[in-house]
Amino acid sequence: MTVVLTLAVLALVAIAIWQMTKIFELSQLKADQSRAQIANDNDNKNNGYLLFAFMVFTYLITIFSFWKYSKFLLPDASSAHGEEYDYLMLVSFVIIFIVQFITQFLLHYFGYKYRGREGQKALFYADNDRLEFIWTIIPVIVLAGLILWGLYTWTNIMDVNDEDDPLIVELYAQQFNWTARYGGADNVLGGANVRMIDIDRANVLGLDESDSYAADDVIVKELHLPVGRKVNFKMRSQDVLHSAYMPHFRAQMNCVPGMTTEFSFTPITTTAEIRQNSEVVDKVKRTNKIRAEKNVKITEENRILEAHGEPTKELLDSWEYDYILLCNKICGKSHYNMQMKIIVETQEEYEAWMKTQQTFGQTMASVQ
Ligand SMILES: [Cu+2]
Repeated sequence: MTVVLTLAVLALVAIAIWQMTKIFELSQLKADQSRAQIANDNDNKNNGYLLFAFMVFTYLITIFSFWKYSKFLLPDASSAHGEEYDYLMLVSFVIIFIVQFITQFLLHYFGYKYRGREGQKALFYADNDRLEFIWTIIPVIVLAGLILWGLYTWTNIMDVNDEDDPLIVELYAQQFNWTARYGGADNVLGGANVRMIDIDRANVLGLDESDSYAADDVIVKELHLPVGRKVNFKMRSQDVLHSAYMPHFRAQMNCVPGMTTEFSFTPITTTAEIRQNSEVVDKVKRTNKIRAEKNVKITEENRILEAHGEPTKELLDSWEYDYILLCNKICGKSHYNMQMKIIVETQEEYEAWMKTQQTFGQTMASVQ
């Protein structure tokens, strides 16, 4: 790939130098000598056709990209607000696509229609109030509509409140991992501050041990959420700016050192259900096919390595689809791998899992 890019750069530089010398030569020629270098009607016509060809190329590559790469998009939203969010995005895309299609056509068509012709002078056309009114008012109405709808959707999504008894979960970001904390039986998070972090005593989130709300808090490395229950997330960061990104739930919020940020959503599809989604099934099949092909190669390599008495490589596991929390701010060298698995399950499964977890109080008692 680097070789191809280098060659492309070299070729472009060569063309640029060639064109520059041509311009220089032209500027040196006398008027009658340079006549042969000026574009004639035929040249202009050919350039007009090339314009059309370029337009067809842009249309085709757009259609091709939709057809070929749509499978890489996320599956249906797994949160209650996600459907509205996706619909807003879809409508915006459709409008942009239609406008792009029409304006590109007009641009290329008029480029061709008014190509240079021998003896023809361009028309000087100062202004036309009606035309200007039309091309101002239509974008104003469409954009105002989209923006108002967007603002309304945004306000709805960002309205973090305590109605409907939400589950309170803290997402704690640090270079380069996530930790989640539940409020415990009382569903209230105990006070915490980075200054109270005590690694020796396993108080990794800096919980206030004197706060009675902290004792029953549950700290975990895998986020479990009961389906259908609203979750209010409280985000904290220990070191730099991170961003809690949960793409399947159409959720993202910055984690800022020194303050608590919030986001709220209701998961509506369990992990078991999303694995049945036909797009997800296809994606898993494709990925595991690639892994199986790689494993064939690794096995062959291992045979040679074994024969030489060298350590062998590990085979790739088959992949299962999971929801995921990612960091979406470039926060350092291992940013790319800053993630946590999210499991959405039934209320019963969630409760059974929660029972197996230790509370903060229990962990503190065990280290004392
Ligand atoms: Cu990060």
